[in-house]
Amino acid sequence: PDRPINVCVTGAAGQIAYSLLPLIAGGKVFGRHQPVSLRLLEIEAALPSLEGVVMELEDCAFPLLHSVFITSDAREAFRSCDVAVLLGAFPRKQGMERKDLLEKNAGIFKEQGEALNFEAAANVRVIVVGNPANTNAYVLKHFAPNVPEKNITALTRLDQNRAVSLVARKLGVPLSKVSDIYIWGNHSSTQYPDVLHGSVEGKGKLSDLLDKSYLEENFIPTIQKRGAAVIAARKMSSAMSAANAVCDHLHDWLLGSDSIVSMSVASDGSYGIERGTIFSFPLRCSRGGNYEIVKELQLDDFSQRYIKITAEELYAEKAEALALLS
Ligand code: NAX
Repeated sequence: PDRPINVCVTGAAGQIAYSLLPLIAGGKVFGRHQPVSLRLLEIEAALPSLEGVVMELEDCAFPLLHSVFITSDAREAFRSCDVAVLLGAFPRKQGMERKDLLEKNAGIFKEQGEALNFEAAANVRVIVVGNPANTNAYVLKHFAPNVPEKNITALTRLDQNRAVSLVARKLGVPLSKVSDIYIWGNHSSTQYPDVLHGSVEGKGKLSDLLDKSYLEENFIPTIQKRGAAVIAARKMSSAMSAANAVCDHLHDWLLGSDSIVSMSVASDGSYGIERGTIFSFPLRCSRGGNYEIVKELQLDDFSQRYIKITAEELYAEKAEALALLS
């Protein structure tokens, strides 16, 4: 492919972007032969800082980086964009209620949904990372009816990567031998990291290797609270690992993967999840940007209990977000 693809990144002066932009411009996300044009969106106040990021991108001398355009106007940013990576969001400030956070972000994602709807390429692929990611993606979808519903996703690959890594460390096995660990539901502390379909090559099923009391008391809460643990240690939220997960998500979605991977996508009613809810499911991705929700998994009572909790949280969030906008 010679034509550069237009990749829009919002929140481009932020910390995830600082780790992600070199992966995109360096060929790790879209492949070593795919040129990219970057369209970077920031709030006005962050444009001077973004200019510094652009200087650094220039100084990396990436052969695949065709051009860089910066703006604080969402409509300009999304013009003809093929892929939109939405990192920008309103951060949670001390003393802020959850409802205020939801409202601020619903406003941002409404505006960006409308801008995408008018400006983006017909088949634009979208990944929402800014929190609350699933509900932001839901709001975006609501205000972007021209964008195919299947093309709007949210990031839960970081949670999956965290879970795979923890299992490998717990069992003392190489990471590459661990497979089929999935994330269900919301990217929040109700998410359900599911190992019960997983296995370790040469050692057997994870359901035989890890008992349910370990899962319930240790493994599941550790993954659910991992983001908070990173903040407590670093005084900043996950950025390197988040950028790496965005890279994995986009790469597997657009170029295909042999493994089953977790992404938050609009439910088609699978596993009883309300249609349209942006919910993390295990997916099969084939080359060319197509995916299917894996349908045939058997869920025991243990899993169903966790999935119900995270689904209910999402139903409440999406209703609240839309109510705040009307
Ligand atoms: P930063 O605060 O470093 O950067 C966010 C940037 O977005 C800022 O530069 C800000 O000026 C910009 N911004 C704010 N409103 C904007 C708007 N309306 N349009 C364009 N830009 C706007 O945060 P960072 O650490 O980069 O994280 C970005 C988002 O990812 C946060 O919402 C964070 O909570 C979320 N995360 C989501 C994860 C996931 O797995 N889904 C994991 C990592 C991360 O915590």
